[in-house]
Amino acid sequence: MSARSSLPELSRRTFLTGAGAAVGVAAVGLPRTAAAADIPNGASVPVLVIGTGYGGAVTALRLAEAGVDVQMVEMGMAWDTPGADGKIFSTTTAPDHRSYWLRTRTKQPVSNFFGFPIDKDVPRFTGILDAEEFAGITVYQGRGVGGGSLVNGGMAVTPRRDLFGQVLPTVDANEMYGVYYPRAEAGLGAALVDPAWWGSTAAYQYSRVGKKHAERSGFPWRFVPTVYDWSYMKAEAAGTATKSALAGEVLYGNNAGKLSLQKTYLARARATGRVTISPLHRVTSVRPASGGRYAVVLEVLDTAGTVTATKEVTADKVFFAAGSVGTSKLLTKLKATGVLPNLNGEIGKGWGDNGNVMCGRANHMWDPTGALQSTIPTIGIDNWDAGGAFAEVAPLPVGIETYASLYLSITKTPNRAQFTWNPTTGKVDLGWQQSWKQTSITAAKTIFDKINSKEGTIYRTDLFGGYKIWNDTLTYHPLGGAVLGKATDNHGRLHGYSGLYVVDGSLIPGAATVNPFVTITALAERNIDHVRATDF
Ligand code: FAE
Repeated sequence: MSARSSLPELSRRTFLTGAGAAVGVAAVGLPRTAAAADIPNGASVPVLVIGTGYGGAVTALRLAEAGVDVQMVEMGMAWDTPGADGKIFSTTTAPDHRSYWLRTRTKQPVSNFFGFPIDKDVPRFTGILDAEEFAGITVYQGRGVGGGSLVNGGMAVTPRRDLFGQVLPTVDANEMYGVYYPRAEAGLGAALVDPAWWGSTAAYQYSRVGKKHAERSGFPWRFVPTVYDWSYMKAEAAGTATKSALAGEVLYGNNAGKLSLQKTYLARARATGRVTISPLHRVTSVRPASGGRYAVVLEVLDTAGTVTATKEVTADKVFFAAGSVGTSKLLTKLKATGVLPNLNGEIGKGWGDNGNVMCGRANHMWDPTGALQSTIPTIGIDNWDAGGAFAEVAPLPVGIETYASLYLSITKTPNRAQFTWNPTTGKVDLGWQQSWKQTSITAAKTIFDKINSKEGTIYRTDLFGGYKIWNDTLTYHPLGGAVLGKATDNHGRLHGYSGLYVVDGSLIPGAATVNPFVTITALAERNIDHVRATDF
């Protein structure tokens, strides 16, 4: 029997509040998401996946291919409906209500320009980028169907094989590099830029300057694959396609060109006819129910972030794919409040920032980085062996010549934080200390002090406010909190509960040596291969 045939009728309360919310949203001219895929209150499903990022998308596709019906729930919006300007997403230079998750002011990673603050007020809305603040660190995450793939830079980097043991020590590297990394790259549509085009297009002058400076200081650099459609970007440059990467779009979504999960794994998952996605549904609890099943509590949100209804559904199996922070927060709360008391003591531990630190360098007037900058980075500088840093040459796509080179460094750092339940606030805290970023700054300096010395240049102090050289208060790459082989077995099954799994970045113990989404995807491919064969 299909799981959907056992769905009870939509409750009257859910229907009324949902309809009212939709009318309210339409009245102020903001986009609304289709309610067609809403999961009814009281539904009973074989598999429920919490979150629609990389781990969730892989899991849903592979289970659906095996004939399993999958219900996905996502706290963010569907991002499938254009706003009043005809576009689904806003640009990086003109953020609006669509840009931030329930904030009334933007929190831009590069917060200043020539010393002037550039953050601005925006209407509170269930926007695409969450700048979630914990003590000492802001964790940026994507919100919506597609998770981080909606907002990220699309760099699809596989860790160096000799470093894999530092990333996932309990996983067979031969299997990962022989089977699962290639499978992940294929599933994501990762591809290298055409080096000849890269070498001549104005849009990558900033990258070529970054490469030249790395080479002149003796640092190895490499092209990295990305998940942008390169033929589309060439058409953008030629003026024959609507510009996206060449129009500053990335941080708040790309209206074209980017192969987000909506176009890859999730499109294939939907095409099976077995995967249903309910946006604006936030999971708040998962508890054991009769017959070895799980009861899952969902809050239905409107686009102002107000809870308009609460639903309870049951599932045979639940996959936590809410991202490192989302999954860790849920599991930490559920263990501490006695809802899932048998989870082990590793829950919430082993969280890291992938050693992220950002800086800019001021180039000479004869070394411009270009007014036109593609938002999709293409190269990384590798000083891991000598200095513990891998630096992505990042764009600063503001539309004018800035003479700045911007870098996001991924560094080797021993610091790991723990999520804990705070009964006073009823929230989950993260025990991070901002001073821990000093290790990352020291590692990044092994690259940029040398380049500055060689080029006779200096660091920019006008990008992050307060004359700061380093943006040491953020991460784009949260990892850990339910570490593989510790909180779970070696394939993501949570200890203490049969039928509960973790499938996202929380499995990776705090660092990936490079940008993480290919590793998250490949690990999810590996784990679901095993789980599908043994648990279904
Ligand atoms: P993720 O993609 O975050 O998906 C989790 C999903 O779960 C989200 O859609 C959430 O809204 C949803 N969710 C959370 N809590 C709940 C709940 N309670 N109920 C329902 N839904 C929930 O997780 N990585 C790279 O490899 N290359 C890059 O170039 C790159 N650039 C980045 C740039 C930016 C600005 C940012 C923010 C990240 C970047 N990343 C990059 C990181 C990458 O996007 C991230 O590691 C992955 O998205 C994490 O994948 P997960 O599947 O763990």
